[in-house]
Amino acid sequence: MMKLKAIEKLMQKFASRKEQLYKQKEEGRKVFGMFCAYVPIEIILAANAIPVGLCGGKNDTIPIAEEDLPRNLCPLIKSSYGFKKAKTCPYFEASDIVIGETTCEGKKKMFELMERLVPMHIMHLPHMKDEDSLKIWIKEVEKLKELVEKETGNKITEEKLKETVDKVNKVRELFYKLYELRKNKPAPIKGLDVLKLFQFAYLLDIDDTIGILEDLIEELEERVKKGEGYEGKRILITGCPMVAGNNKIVEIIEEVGGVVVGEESCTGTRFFENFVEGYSVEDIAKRYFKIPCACRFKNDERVENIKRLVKELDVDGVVYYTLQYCHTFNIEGAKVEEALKEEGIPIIRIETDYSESDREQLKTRLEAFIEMI
Ligand code: BJ8
Repeated sequence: MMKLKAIEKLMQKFASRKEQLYKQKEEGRKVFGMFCAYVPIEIILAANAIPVGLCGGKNDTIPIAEEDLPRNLCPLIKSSYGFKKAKTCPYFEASDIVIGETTCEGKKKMFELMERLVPMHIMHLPHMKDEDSLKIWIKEVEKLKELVEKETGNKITEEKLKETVDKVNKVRELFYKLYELRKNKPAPIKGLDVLKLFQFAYLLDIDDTIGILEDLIEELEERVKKGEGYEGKRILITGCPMVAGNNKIVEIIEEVGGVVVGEESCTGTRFFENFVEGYSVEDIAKRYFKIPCACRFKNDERVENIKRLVKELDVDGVVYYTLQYCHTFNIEGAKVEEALKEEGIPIIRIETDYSESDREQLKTRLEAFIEMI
């Protein structure tokens, strides 16, 4: 199958992104680093600043992180901290300020060490989902707006906010379209290409992301018309995010006869589901508050979403993916497994880190799962 032109464009844009970002910085634009899908990027963009995702997906920076952090900690947290300590991530080094949030224990406590290395602002994400918690969150988003205005010296006007809400909603709309197209058989796009799209969407200039997605949709519509695509057992991945540098599981699944057709993840549906419905700070806060992350208490919407995605995407089996020592997603896995088994949906639970040492073992397990379903 020919490579998709839009994915080639994605790789080119990514290759030149660092240069572009530093140029934008020279022009006076501030860069806000982020650690989570909960950061409302509309607010940052409305002050003409640039949001970039900082979560680390590579093993290389873990040893330096382990000088300060415990070994038995999630690799995403260690990798991210290591990147800052080693000063090897251009996005980190470009960030004028880093936004963290009170999600899981590991990240939250790591931020206490990280704030010695870089200016940080921590958003209080309430773990409950009730009305009182929503009020706290709306206040947090208001505080973020004040901070962004102060850091950039730019007033966030209603007009600016309207413009950025529409723009970010446009990205969401395009990802919804992509998911619509993935319902087709054969699947018009490989999971590995989609994963890269999500990973780089956290890093690229938003206008470039929109352009790439528009081109991609057109190309995929063509493929669907012609009946072209990838055959194989249709897999939904659910669990921890797979941030840039961490492609192991998708690579293996697609090597052993599967095709990933959906990702219930922050490099997946949690990135784009739900539009911002209105143009106020409160409307923005409400959309982000709905993200069903396992860090929240009683996260039943996630289980429902997974069941819905299995049906919509005509999935043959679910790969539940947990990073080592990620307790929230690991524990929630029990609920997901129970719910899927009740409906007769095959599921396999995988726990791994960023090393390559378990690749063969994972390959054997995933191959057996894919053969069985
Ligand atoms: S909204 S998933 S981006 S917190 S994998 S660091 S939870 S121990 S990344 Fe996440 Fe925001 Fe939630 Fe999404 Fe902790 Fe688990 Fe590590 Fe995690």
